[in-house]
Amino acid sequence: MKSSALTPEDKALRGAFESAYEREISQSSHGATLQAALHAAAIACRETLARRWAATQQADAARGDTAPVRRVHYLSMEFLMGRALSNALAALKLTAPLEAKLAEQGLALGDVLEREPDAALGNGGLGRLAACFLDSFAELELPSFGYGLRYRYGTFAQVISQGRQLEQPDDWTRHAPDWELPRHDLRYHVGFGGRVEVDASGVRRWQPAERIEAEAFDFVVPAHYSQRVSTLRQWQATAAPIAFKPFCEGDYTRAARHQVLADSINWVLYPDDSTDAGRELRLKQEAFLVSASLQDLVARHLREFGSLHNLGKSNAIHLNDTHPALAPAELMRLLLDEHGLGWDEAWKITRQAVAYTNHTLMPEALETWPVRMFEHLLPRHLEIIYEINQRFLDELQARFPGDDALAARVSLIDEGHHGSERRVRMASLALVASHRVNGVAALHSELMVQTIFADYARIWPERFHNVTNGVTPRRWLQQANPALSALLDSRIGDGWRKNLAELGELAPLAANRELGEEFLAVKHANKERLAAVIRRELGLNVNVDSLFDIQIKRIHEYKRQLLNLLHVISRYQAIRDNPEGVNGASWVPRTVVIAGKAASAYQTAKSIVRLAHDVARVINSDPRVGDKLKLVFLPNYSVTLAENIIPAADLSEQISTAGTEASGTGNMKFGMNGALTIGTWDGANIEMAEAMGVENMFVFGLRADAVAKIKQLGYDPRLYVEENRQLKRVIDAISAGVFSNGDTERYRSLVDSLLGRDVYLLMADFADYVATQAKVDQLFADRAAWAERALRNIAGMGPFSSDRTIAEYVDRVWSVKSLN
Ligand code: 26R
Repeated sequence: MKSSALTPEDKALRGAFESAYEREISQSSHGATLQAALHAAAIACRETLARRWAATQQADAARGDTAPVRRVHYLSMEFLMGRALSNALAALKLTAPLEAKLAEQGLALGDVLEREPDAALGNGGLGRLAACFLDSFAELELPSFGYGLRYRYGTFAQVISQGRQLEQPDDWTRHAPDWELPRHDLRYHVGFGGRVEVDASGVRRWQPAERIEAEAFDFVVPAHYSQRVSTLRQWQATAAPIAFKPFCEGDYTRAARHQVLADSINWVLYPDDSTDAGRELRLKQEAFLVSASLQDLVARHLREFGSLHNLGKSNAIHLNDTHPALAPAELMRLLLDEHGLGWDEAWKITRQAVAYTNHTLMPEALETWPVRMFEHLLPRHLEIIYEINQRFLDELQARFPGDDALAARVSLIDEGHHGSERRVRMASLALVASHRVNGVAALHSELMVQTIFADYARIWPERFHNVTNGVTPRRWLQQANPALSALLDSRIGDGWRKNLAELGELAPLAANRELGEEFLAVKHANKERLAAVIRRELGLNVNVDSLFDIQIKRIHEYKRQLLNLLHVISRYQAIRDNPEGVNGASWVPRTVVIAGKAASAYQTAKSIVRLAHDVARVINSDPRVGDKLKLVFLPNYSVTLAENIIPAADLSEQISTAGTEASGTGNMKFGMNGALTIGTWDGANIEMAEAMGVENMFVFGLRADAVAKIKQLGYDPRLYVEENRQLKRVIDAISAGVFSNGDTERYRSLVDSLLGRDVYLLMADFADYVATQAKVDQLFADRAAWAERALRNIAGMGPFSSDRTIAEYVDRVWSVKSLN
């Protein structure tokens, strides 16, 4: 699988780079800058990508309508792509030629790559999963389009000021190289508002008050081991021309009103769980994404087949959570109103095409929209939703006669008794319109049908499936960790890059001393790199021989960064009591690293960020502690930061309350980079433990069934605090202001909620967590034993490639056979 010497593509790239680079520096005022080299490299890659894109589309269009796999349209409000250049270079086998070319200019490739800003058009797991899927779509040669919005600002930039998170706009396009291929010929109109008119023959016609034009920009993602590419097509709203009359009258604000309305659609990606953040604009964004994407699909289908009757058999429309759940309503509208199909045929096609993945059980994340907002923005869609609902409830009545309570629970409309307004339930719409619904890990899929979707699972048991998440080994192992990749190649060959299951061949070698030593040397070098980042960002020196204990993810109560902090505080107190160690064993030095963003309106999460900084300040400046313990909060977590952090981890923290983390995907990235996991029996941790052998994971805490039971019986967190002196001391220290300069108010509500409801059972899991951390120390002290375990972890990670995930989607959801 290794690249050969100088291919025609190498030569083409060198030529393309040279002319682009000359043009860039002649236009730039600072001469031969890294920025110019970055732009030139992107332009050079883009030409090759554009060629491969055209070839891929041609091949897909030639498949005809007997293909066993449908063309996939993956609709997602988020794609968390990160950087693109190094991935493109590796995929196109152009890393070495570009490196040589840059050397001629006296530039280092690494410095050029560092200039590229992340495309952070996603909040967290759901968005990064979509990005991994695009990589696997290409690698598996799946005919596909990812569809998203071309946000002007991605997820906010996190700045820490006096220990507190501030949000700043992420103006990523300012320095982004020109990756995209603009498709100026692809434009669709998306309507909003207005009313529905009925003509003489009874045909309903929507007359929108406002029409916004959607323009396509393609972001091309190359396969590494074939010439195929996949496409992320992102929509940009383009302004209608200014209104001329108000302009002539000098009312520029009114003249430009359309412009602002259109622009605002692309302004910003909403933070996932902040409440009420410009709700109406968010609904508009969703409708815009859905309408432009489906119009594009229908136009392509008509081009290829000249008829719509087989649309559902040749196209899959996948809903990445409910955010694009308007899709069935919009497809129905297109088929009924624009193409004159009858209801039954249109509905059959829609049901064949649509499938839906749920990514969280958190009730507050289940989207609903006020009916009033629909009436105002999407009146025709509301009519269609009512009609879908009527037919659904009629069927239900026939199957479950008289069960009005069931009907009320599953209806697409929440009738909003007790004074609250009527709302459209987007999950219900997604469920009724889908032929397949899936969760993202085995436990999550089980809980999904037992809890939030229990009624629907009773109505349509055959629709519900599981497809466990995965991550792309190209970005997360091959590129993020070249040294470990080379070590793996030397022992098991390089086939794992395309077939991750081959990692299993490492298991028989895990106890090999020499391999263990080499693994530890690679880990050490990666830790040096991370230590340099920590020094640069925070001016803090950490001990590279200490255990790197890492938790990086969105800050959320259910993910329990606070439990991590409680352990850190408890360890701090113990070190101060006995600086030399306990029970004859000296302290195993630890560096605890936390990174992640809190949604801007999520006060509790922000308070946890602040506590992390307060605790870090106290511990890191305490001379009695030295390098036995350091706490590091790395600001502005991103895909790129993750790529630097994960290869350096010894320990991966996956400590959500059992039953709350749908899957997790960071857990997999850590595992394949040889970190051991301390985790709860939750999400994909469970499947990871089963794949590698549960004895190779540090599992602790209550399981999901026990969590449910304890809550049902009446959970009292205070009992745990009273019983556990260690825990009580930790809580008391926070309350007493030990970390807040004596301010006893700062964390009062955080502590009160722990002692009051403790919704996520931190108090119940604390003792086991701390005891399990002690086992981690013990093993870490035995270097050879640790290395063996780490290798067994890697060996077990074969199933967690997004290639396997996509193969399962193809088999269970997107193949034609799944329609039968
Ligand atoms: C509707 C809005 C409020 C909203 C809520 C929640 C928008 C976005 C989210 C983010 C959720 C759905 C998310 O990112 N879920 C994560 O999906 C990952 C990929 O499946 C999982 O690994 C992870 O466990 C889950 O939290």
